[in-house]
Amino acid sequence: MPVVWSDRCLLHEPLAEIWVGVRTPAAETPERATAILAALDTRVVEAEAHPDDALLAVHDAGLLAYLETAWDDWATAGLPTDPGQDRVVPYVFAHQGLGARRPPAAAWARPGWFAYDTMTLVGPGTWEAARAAADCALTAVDLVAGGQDVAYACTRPPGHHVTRSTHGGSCYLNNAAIAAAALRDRLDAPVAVLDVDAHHGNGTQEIFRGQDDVLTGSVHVDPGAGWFPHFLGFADESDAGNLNLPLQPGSGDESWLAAIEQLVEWAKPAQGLVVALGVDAAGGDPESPLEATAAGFRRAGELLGGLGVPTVIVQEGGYDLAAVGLLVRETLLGFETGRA
Ligand code: SP5
Ligand code: ZN
Repeated sequence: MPVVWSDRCLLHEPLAEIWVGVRTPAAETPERATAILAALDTRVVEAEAHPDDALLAVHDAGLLAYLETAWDDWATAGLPTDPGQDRVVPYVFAHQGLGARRPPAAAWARPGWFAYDTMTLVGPGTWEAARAAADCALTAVDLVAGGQDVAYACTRPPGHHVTRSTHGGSCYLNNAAIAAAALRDRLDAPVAVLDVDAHHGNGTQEIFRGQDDVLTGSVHVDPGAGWFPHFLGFADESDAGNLNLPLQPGSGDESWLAAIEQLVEWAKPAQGLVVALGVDAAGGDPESPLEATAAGFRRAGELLGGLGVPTVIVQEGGYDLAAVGLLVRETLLGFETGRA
């Protein structure tokens, strides 16, 4: 299947994540994408630029405008030298209980209106990379709307934690949601987003909440067991258009694949599919306690391919550099088997 990619996806260099106030090395590095591409031997299609309309279908204009200038505003305010912070990071948040009514003007306060965690830093290349990742997803939609059965977008940075108006979880633009809205419009039919990343796809859930033209399903580690995104991803958030299947830490192939089978069965009304393909559910991933295997990912691909509808596969998380390439490759090979 075609692999859609842009070298601009490498321009985002977060360097760090601020976790419990401590600066720790970034898990979401450019090397992730390089490792995935190195493991795939199918034809690479260069991402084409798409207009902002496709982004505005799922995101507020305010979030896009913020992300586009956040780094420049931060640098212009002198923050990289005084106090010496080389990445955009919030220190105060527009918490729900605050009753805030408007975004602040100051470069050092604005991030707390648009970002909901301290893990998702913005640097000089972040906007260009995030925009390129969205173009990868949209180019994959073009291929599939043009008759290609399936296309894989090697999107980086990832996207499924981004809501309509806020970003976090190492994500800036919701590539899968952007693809789903575009695919729905191009097919003029209901579509589904099935999210197998180890973390709940909270952004995608929020964006399409209450809509029956984009179904959202996610299998992920139970947020109640202490895992990001903590506040969302519980089973009782499910409704007619949304299905959450949380798993206990330590879950392996058996329960993970049973959940994916259930998601696929549930998504049967959809005539198009977006797979939010994080590979961090694998045992050995430093960011998740799930224990899926490479064989499990191959079987997951088969199950998703078995839905039998035009499909865009969008890359999400996966942080074990030694494994991510193989895991993506296994999933894509499994998908092709599931189709046959
Ligand atoms: C796309 C995706 O997989 N995003 C998930 C981001 C989850 N990050 C939360 C990390 C929480 C604490 N991790 C401790 C490691 C500190 N470097
Ligand atoms: Zn994840």
